[in-house]
Amino acid sequence: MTPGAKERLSILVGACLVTACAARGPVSFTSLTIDEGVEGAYLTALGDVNGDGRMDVILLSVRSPEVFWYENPHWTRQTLVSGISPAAVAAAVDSDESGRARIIVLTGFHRDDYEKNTGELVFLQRGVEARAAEVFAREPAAHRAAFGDIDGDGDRELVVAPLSGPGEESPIDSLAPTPLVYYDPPDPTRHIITEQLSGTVHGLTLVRWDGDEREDILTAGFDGVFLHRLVSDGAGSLEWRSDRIAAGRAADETGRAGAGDIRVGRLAGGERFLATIESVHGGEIAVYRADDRGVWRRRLIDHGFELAHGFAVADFDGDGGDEIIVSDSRGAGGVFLYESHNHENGLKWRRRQIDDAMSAGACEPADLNSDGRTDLVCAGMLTRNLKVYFGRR
Ligand SMILES: [Ca+2]
Ligand SMILES: [Ca+2]
Ligand SMILES: [Ca+2]
Ligand SMILES: [Ca+2]
Repeated sequence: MTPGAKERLSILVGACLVTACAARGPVSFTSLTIDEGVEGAYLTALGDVNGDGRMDVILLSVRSPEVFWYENPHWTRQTLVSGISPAAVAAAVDSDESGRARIIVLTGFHRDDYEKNTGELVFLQRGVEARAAEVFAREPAAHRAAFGDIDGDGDRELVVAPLSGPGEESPIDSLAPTPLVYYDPPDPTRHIITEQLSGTVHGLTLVRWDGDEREDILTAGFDGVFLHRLVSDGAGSLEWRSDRIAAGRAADETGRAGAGDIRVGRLAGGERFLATIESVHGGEIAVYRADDRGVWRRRLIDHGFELAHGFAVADFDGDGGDEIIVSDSRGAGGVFLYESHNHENGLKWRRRQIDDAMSAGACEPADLNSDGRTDLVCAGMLTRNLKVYFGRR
């Protein structure tokens, strides 16, 4: 717990629908504020920073030259790295076999001017002490990153998705071709997955899409949702292939089309679904299910968010089906949970508010207290706070 931060412990129980309660208890959480007054709070990343087997929380602030991490289970705030170029917009954590963490922080981001994007990829290998920044590569406009074994060799690479490529517009509204790349940190060699994404790309998630030994990549941007994977080139080698699997929404009043973020989930029966925020910094939430021909069919499940940004998909009630978390980072804010009951097969999603005092830029799920229930961490963009929501039985 941060010194001076006001600890709040409250029990949040959503409205219980009669039919849902007869079948099982509703998802509920106990919330804990672990930091407040964080200027520029933006994203959070989870990972075992100190190698003790417990998942810790990293908080990115776009205003600070420091990145903090919060040590599970007492959530003591500590400095992960200092002296970095603002703005820090993403972090990714990987652990080797001995539990030692490799951590990447993406800094030097500038939302309104591509030319000002230094795109510094900072590499940290723990040791718990705060260290000066070690920039191992520069990827202009780098905005999202994730570790995953995308080539199936047993080691995890770092996939980096810039918000845009070079162009006349600001990165957030860019229509230029946008690259998707990967690195083997701290090796500065840049590997290209594709340079042909069109326009702003704001969402990145890794998933084992086709069940082989390689993790596959999903991106979301102005041109829709793309699946990127290594496939056979027919001559005994592998090559990168990028397929658009969903178009996202038509252009909205801002002129932005497509999708701004992407998550993959499972319905209780095991069927895969995609969840998206549409478009980039948009207000629509959509769920996609594949039809008999494998075409991903869009279903709008909510709209009217001012700037939906906090986004997570996980099984919070342990029934085998995933719920969807969305937080509006502007306007009235709030954290909302959408659940589809087993018999509804993903066709109907009920919304409940689980917090009215949080406007999150990011929400990440994990079982933080090892009780078998999925918990949630949200970073408050507007509310400038960091909260953990422990899943309750
Ligand atoms: Ca830990
Ligand atoms: Ca690999
Ligand atoms: Ca569930
Ligand atoms: Ca838990």
